[in-house]
Amino acid sequence: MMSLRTLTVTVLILGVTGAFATIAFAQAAPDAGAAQLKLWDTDRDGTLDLAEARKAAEAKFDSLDTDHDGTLDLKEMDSTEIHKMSFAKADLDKDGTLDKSEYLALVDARFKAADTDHDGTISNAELSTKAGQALAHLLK
Ligand SMILES: [Ca+2]
Ligand SMILES: [Ca+2]
Ligand SMILES: [Ca+2]
Repeated sequence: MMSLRTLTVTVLILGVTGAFATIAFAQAAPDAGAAQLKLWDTDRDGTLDLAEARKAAEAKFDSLDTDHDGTLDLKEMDSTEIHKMSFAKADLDKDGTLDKSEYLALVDARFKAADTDHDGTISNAELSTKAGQALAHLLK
């Protein structure tokens, strides 16, 4: 059993860690969107269009495809935030892997979901939303 002292120290550490995490999150969120946008905004117009998103996604796909067979299996997707559920949904031909066209279809869907003002591009603010970050996960 934990002594009261250990417990107090543990709670204290958890509290401090939590506070730091909150501060880091609050500060990181808008800047993270801006930094990501800069990375992928190849025509430097300050927004991310679908062609730019697809280009970044293709590079990401290639880096994930570690056995270079042109498809991503669940093991290769292990390091990503793409969960089994989204994987199964994105795997349109149900062969247990994602090929590039299936991966890009997922990018298209998430791009549409993130483009809340429907202007065909993802702004800084749109990229910082939950839907925007879901898209970002496919690109970075
Ligand atoms: Ca752009
Ligand atoms: Ca593969
Ligand atoms: Ca938009």
